[in-house]
Amino acid sequence: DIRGVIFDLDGVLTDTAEYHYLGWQKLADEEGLPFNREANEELRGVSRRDSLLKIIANRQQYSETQLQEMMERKNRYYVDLIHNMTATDLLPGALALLDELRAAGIKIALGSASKNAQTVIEKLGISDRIDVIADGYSVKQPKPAPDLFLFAARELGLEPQQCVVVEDAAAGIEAALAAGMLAVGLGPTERVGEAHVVLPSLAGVRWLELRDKLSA
Ligand code: B16
Ligand code: MG
Repeated sequence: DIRGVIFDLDGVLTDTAEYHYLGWQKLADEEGLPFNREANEELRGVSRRDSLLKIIANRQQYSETQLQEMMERKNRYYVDLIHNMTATDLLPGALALLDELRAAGIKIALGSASKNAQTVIEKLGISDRIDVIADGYSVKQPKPAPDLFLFAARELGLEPQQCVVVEDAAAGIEAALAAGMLAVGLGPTERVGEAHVVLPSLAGVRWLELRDKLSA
């Protein structure tokens, strides 16, 4: 029986990917590192540190202090960019599904790699619709490790098998499956095809239909 749904944030409830991209692009330009939108696709759902390591490729060149400074700098750019986010930045279908789940007595958690997740859900105006927040501060091992989703399930008071994860990133689907949870992948099958159910987005998604697809 499904008792809880764990939502990823970026790419599922809202599209902060563009802001992450702009932040990394600015940093990469300042550092003279090659980077573009295509390279940014590789950073979907990836933690801040692992994103930076992918961008710099040759990490031997940088000290830990320099890595920390670059992560902080990118985050400053990102925080500036999300400053003006509002409820209009919710992706289509997200709010309706959250409300439908609540009405159906299903518990709701956020399972995001982001250390800015709390700020973003406040800006989106959905804090009161989320029972538990698992974010970039909750566990040590980032996705694709199952730790973040297991943390969310534990905080919800549920077993992993009672939880569904909604994710847009390959690393997130991998993490959900490793956690022993059901997975809904949003996006192209090349990216999220390992999920139990693949959908283009949350637009028009009804809980009872999704539940039937998951138990089929
Ligand atoms: P921060 P998600 C992820 O969010 C983003 O997709 C990824 O691009 C970002 O690097 C990561 O959060 C960490 O974010 O720098 O704010 O801690 O998809 O897990 O909600
Ligand atoms: Mg995501």
